[in-house]
Amino acid sequence: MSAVPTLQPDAQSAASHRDQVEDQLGAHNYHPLDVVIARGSGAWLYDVDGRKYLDCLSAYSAVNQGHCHPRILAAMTEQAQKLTLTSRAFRHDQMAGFYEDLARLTGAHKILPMNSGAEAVETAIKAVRKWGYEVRGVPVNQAEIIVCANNFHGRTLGIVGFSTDPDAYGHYGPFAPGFKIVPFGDYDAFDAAITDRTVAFLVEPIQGEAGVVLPPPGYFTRVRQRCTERGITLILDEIQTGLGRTGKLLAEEHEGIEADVTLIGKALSGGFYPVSAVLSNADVLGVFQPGQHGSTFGGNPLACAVARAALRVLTEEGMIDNAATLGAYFLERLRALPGPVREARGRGLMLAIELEPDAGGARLWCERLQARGLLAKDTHGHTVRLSPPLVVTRDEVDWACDQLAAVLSAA
Ligand code: IF1
Repeated sequence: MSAVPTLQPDAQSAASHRDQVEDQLGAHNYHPLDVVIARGSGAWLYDVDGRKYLDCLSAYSAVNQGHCHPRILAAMTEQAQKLTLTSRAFRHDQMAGFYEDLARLTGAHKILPMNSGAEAVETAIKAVRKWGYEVRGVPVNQAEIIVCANNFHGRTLGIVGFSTDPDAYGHYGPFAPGFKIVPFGDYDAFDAAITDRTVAFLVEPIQGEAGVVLPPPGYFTRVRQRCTERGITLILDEIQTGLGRTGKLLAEEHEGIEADVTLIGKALSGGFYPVSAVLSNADVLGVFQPGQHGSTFGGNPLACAVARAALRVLTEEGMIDNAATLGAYFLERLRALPGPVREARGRGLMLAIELEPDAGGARLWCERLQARGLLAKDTHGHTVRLSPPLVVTRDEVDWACDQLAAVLSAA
């Protein structure tokens, strides 16, 4: 690799130097809003010039507990001074407590800790295929997994192979076979896609990246029943919907069902550290034998200590109920907004407004909101996600709605 280009010391401000370095040295796989954050606390972010912003993205629901939560920081600091990583070649003293806390909270019978959400998804795909061959008796290498159009489950090659978003899969092929794509929310299409080789249905309870798309009432009840009837594992990807975001610990609770495999991540660490986990009944994760799956950092002592604090904070500080109460209030106010709002939708504090197609695109509106101190993210062209940390207050929700109304009424 040739020597890294040395950037001429820039006579201009640190800002333009920063811009130049990021532009020249950074891969351009993102198009962030032009705001440079330096500090976060609770639901608020502060840029390098001290301007404050209400965070209505929460790092895509990884910061449900609010930025830099002191109790999670304390747990991380304490553990980091003792032991951060052993690899799984040895045991460590944080593992059992992590398993117990998570099992007590979720009812999981088996837990496999990983790091990123995508790794949890990949782990689940490996587990259900292996389960299909070794427990269900599906012919080896013929397992099928049903997924939904407009899904988002991560960005690894295996996962984008069953994406329907050209930006996610374009020019990355060839891809792994064995996935069938059906429309989200269409029970008949799901049922019709089932064969004797179907081992799982992998689906988000609410499609986040697709623009906060909720399922039709009763959809998951029927899916759950059909999966049970046909011996298909229901994998719910709760990496974004889970851990309080929708006003319940897990979004499946709104549907009154239980997944066979549940995937969590993001807020499992409160935004301090990549921690994810695959939760299942004993059958599915029981297929792994020593040496058949793993990761260097998966389930490390620091991750376990941070996750235990993140879960404690989430459940002890009323954040889940706050998401339910303030989410309903926020949605009610969103539905009364003026201007080019086609629909306001969501559950708990996983909300979004879809703008009229001729409103100029959601990015433009996010830039206008940024100018008024509210940071939000557009998705799929015309939708603005609104997902503040679960510590947001009613006054902050009112303030956010005032900014939205001011921007939208000037349309
Ligand atoms: C980016 C999107 C959201 C997820 C669900 C698995 C994963 C994610 C339901 C993978 C991750 C992140 C990825 C992040 C932006 C964000 C995102 F816009 F990409 F699609 F939230 F909607 N399942 N979503 O939402 O977890 O491997 O990232 O830890 O790629 O920029 P991860």
